[in-house]
This record gives sequence, structure tokens and C-alpha cells, in this order.
Amino acid sequence: MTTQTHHTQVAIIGAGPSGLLLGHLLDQAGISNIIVERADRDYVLARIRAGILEQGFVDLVKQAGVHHRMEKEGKVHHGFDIALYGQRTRIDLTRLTDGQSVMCYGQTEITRDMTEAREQKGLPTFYTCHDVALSDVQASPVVTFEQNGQQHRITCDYVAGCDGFHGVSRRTIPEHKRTEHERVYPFGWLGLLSDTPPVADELIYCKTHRGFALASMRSDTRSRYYLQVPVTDDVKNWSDDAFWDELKKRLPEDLAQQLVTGPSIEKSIAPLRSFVCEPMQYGKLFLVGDAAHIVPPTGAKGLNLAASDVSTLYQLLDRHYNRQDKDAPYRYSEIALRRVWHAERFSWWMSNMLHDFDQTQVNGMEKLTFDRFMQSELDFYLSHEEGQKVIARQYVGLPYEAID
Ligand code: FAS
Ligand code: PHB
Repeated sequence: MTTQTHHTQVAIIGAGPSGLLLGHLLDQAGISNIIVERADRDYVLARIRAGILEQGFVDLVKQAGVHHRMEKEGKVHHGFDIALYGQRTRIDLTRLTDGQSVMCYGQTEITRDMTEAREQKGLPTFYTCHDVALSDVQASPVVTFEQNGQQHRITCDYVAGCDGFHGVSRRTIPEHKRTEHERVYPFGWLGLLSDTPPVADELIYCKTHRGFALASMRSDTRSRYYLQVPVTDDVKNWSDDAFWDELKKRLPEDLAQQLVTGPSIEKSIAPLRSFVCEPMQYGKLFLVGDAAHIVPPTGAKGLNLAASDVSTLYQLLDRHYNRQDKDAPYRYSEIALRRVWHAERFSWWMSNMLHDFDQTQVNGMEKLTFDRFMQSELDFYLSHEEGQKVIARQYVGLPYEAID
């Protein structure tokens, strides 16, 4: 069977939020792109993940022209609570950051919006692609794959690896050319989605002796809750009733009494890790979003870091193609990594502050001692305006680096 050949300026691997957002911005700049996605369209659109968008992400989505439903259905949040053993402190984001806020709008929704907008533009997207392989990425990149029994071959100027933590792009960089930094946490997040009204108007991050819990939401009628569970736990161990009973034990008492429960729409356990691959590029291959880095979701940074990578890469490719700055793309990794490491540290810090490390030995110290240190550090931050400002400034997202 003959191989179908294609050419484009930028081949994008992965039709998740990174790939879709990059594709829209490149198209707007007149830069041709093709997306190659391993899964089928419905599978990608069914994934339930992040819920909080930084202003930088919201601005990019507006720039890409795919913001209409987000503006109608998304909810601006001006603060969130941290409940330290039942004692709630509100982090007033807007006051502490001179006017900034975050948008509560599910990743599932923004992925659908960008997918449908791409289809309306008629931009080429291949789903259910098997054996995706990248070659010659240092000189003249080629992407090959098989779809429905047909072999395909894409020649391109650049490849954007937007294929997540388990994708093919990072593995294309020779091992001796990349350094991987990783910390795996001894717990995961058991998430539940339900068509029940949220227990509060804003998010509540709870630190308790029974472990961490998060009360989040997707709308006024759809809630998203998380419980810290041992990394060895299995979602089959958790009936809906068991989940609701445990959540009530971790929420502040007044909220536990007003919690509206109901059947789960989705329930799953996500492992937690901190991970960074350096550098984030190799020749003409760029790693974007989860392909390059992972954060524990405690700081709501995963999806938002992907957006700042996209912003940096799009601007550098725009300079390359439209302002004859031929070397611009080679600055990507250095610029992107500065913001990545800030978000990695904040996410690690929030995770250490808010979770119960159920190991007897943590960092060589007795668990109780470690927990007491963590509790007193968080107590210090929450009880001082300066400390709350540090949390607020990072939660709304540090500024994107200006590309001069
Ligand atoms: P994604 O993983 O979203 O997308 C990668 C795409 O590439 C997928 O569609 C995949 O099918 C495709 N792909 C993979 N391999 C391929 C190959 N070889 N060829 C072609 N395509 C391939 N972040 C938060 O901020 N808050 C949260 O609460 C939160 N919860 C999460 C829960 C889970 C279970 C996971 C896994 C992540 C969570 N995250 C959260 C982080 C998440 O939102 C990511 O940051 C976000 O999905 C990053 O988007 P992408 O970089 O596009 O990667
Ligand atoms: C979510 O709503 O899924 C969510 C919100 C904030 C987080 C993590 C997850 O920090």
C-alpha cells in the first residue's frame, strides 16, 4: 500500500490542550500545522482533569478566538480557602494581587471548545494514529504513523511534542541528551465528579489528620472533589457512600453538614509526581506541557504551565516565520524552564504543606516532627499578610516572560 505524504511547517503531536491551543495560535499567525493524535476524538474529549485557569491561559484562549463558551459558562474566582485542621483562612486573591483572579472552567470544556473550533476552521487533525514516530528531528523532521491501515508521512520544519507524560516526543530525545528530575509522592488523589451543587462558592483546600481533601467545582450544579489516598489504593475500594463519608470527615464541620451528595459521574485515582525534563527541546523538536513537566495538582499549575509553554513557543515561531528571526526557536527551552521551575516549586510546597505524609520516616525525620514543621510553616504563612501574598501571587500565576 502506498504511503500518504503531507507537508506542513509545524507538526503537532497530541490533541490535548497544549496541542490544540498551539495549533490555533500558529494558524492565526499564518503558520501551517497538522495535529497527530493517538487516541480517538471521543476519548480525548471525555478526559476529566484540571479546573482552574490562570489569567494568562484565559488571555491566550481569547487571543486564539475560542473563548466564547468559557466567558459565558466559566466563573471568575477572587479567592479560595485553606482549612488547616478545620480552621478556614480565605486567600483573597484579588486584594492580595492588586486585582488578579482565576477562572473556574474545566479542562474538559476548553478542550472541547478548541477541538470544535479547529474542526470549524478545517485544520488537519488525525485521530487514532498508531506507531507515531519522529525522525531526523535535528535536521529535516519527519513524522510517520498508521491510521486505519494507511501509512502516513509528514515532512515539516518543526515538531511540537504536545503528547503528554507518556508520549513519544520526550523519548525521541536521546537519553544522554536529556536530564530528568523526578519526585514521586507516596499518595494519590481520588477524584469524584458529581452533578450536585458545590459545597461552597470557592475552592477549599483541607489539611486534616486524616489526609488532604479538596472541594472544587465545574459549575453551580456540578462538583469536583478529591481525597488524598495511599498510592497503593484502588478506586474499586471506594463506593460513592464511602467517598462521601470520608469527605465529610475531612471538610470543616459546618460544610460537612451542608454537603449535598449524589451519584458519581466519574471516579478515578491520579498519581502525584513532580517531574521536569531538561532541556525542553532537541534540534527542531520542542517539548510542550506534560510532555516536558508534571506537577502535583495541589497548586492548580499543570494545565496552566502547558499554556505558558505554548505562549513562549508560539511567539518564537511567529518571530521566526514572520519576522525573519531565524534563531528565535532555539531560545524556547531556556525561557520556558524559568517559569516551569517556579511552578514546580510552588506545587511541591503546596503538596508538602497540605498532605499527610503517612510514612514513619520523611526526609530522615520522624513523621510527627515533619508534620509539625509543615503545620507551623503553613500556619505562619496563613497568619501573616505577607505570607498570604506569597501564596496568592503564585496561585494566580507568575507573569509570562515577555519575548523581546
Ligand atoms: P495531555 O496529556 O492533556 O494531552 C496529550 C495528548 O497527546 C493526549 O490527547 C494523548 O492521547 C496524546 N498522545 C499521547 N501519546 C501520543 C503519541 N505517541 N502520539 C500522538 N498523540 C499522543 N492539572 C491541573 O492543573 N489540575 C488538575 O486537577 C489536574 N488533574 C489531573 C488529573 C490527571 C489524571 C492527569 C493525568 C493530569 C491532571 N492535571 C491537572 C494535569 C493536566 O491537566 C495536564 O497538565 C494537561 O492535561 C496538560 O495538557 P497537555 O500537555 O496537552 O497533555
Ligand atoms: C479541579 O477542579 O480539578 C482542581 C482545582 C484546583 C486544583 C486541582 C484540581 O488545585
